[in-house]
Amino acid sequence: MTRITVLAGGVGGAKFLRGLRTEAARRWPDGAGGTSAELTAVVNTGDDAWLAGLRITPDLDSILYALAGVNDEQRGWGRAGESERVSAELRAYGVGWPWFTLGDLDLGTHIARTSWLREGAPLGEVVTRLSSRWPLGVRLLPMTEQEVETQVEVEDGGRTRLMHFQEWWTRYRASLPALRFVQPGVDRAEAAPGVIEAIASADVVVFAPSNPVVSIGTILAIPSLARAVRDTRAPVVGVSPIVGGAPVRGMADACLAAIGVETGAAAVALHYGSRASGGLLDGWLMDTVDESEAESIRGAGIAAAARPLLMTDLPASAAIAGAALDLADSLR
Ligand code: FO1
Repeated sequence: MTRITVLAGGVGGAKFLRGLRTEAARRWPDGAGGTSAELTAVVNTGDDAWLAGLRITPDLDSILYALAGVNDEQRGWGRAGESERVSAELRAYGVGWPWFTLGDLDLGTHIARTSWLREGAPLGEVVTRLSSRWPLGVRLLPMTEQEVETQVEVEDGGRTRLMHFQEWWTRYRASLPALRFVQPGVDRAEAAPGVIEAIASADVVVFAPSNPVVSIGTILAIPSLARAVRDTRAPVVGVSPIVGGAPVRGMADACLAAIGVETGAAAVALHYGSRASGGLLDGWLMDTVDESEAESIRGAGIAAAARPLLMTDLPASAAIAGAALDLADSLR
């Protein structure tokens, strides 16, 4: 059986996984419309927060909702057909963040999750329970069960201060220059149950076209997880989230600037580095508009392939996933 393990953040990860699920069903059909391949997503939890007494896990939920087909495509987060009555009440009481809306349907998920966590279930088990509601076709694993929320150090009025990633991202739309990102405790965090095994026993490991700093970078900040990526026998390929010098979506450029990496397809590949020289990648899939950068990637010991990377619809996402699998196959 083919095993594919994907490191993923929210929206980019969700679109890629939907495409991968479709492509896997075409390549390895199970006879019932699905796939016999085992697809696993290791998902960033650095964006998570406690809010209004509830545990919020944005990237896990974006992927869960997208694979279940109940996501809000326009907004890119939350549930389709959402209402916001409870959020309006919370705002009137001054509870939570006024710039962060928890939809009514979405709140059902947060209440279920928090109630299971309070009963003592670890996050991995909670994700399994939430996932079992829909036939997702992808096993979702949090990167860790420990709370390692991303904080952003910003310069504000001549002083530096730390704020939660969601405040920087959602409230300020990444407009305050970030000096650095920290996830207190991540250096001591353990990968969630199943994660190391999913990477070690994979036939292919893929970095989804997610934010290389605060999604994939946060996942790889867990020491045992990065070690598993370095050590796996599977080819490790990444899909560029940067096309033509700009993020496909989101504000990855503001994140890359904070760590001193240029917003470019090659710059991100070189930032991950080649596994042949202690880095994390064997191959890099980039957009055709960035093909002129392929030579510098190859020069660094990373195989490079180019094709259109905009995930405009499901067939486009499936073709991108297929190209990532082909690139991995060429590296065996
Ligand atoms: N993004 C927003 O821009 N505004 C919001 O009010 C908001 C609420 C929200 C609630 C639950 C959830 O899971 C995600 C939510 N997001 C919201 C998206 C989220 O802030 C970010 O886009 C991701 O964390 C970055 O991947």
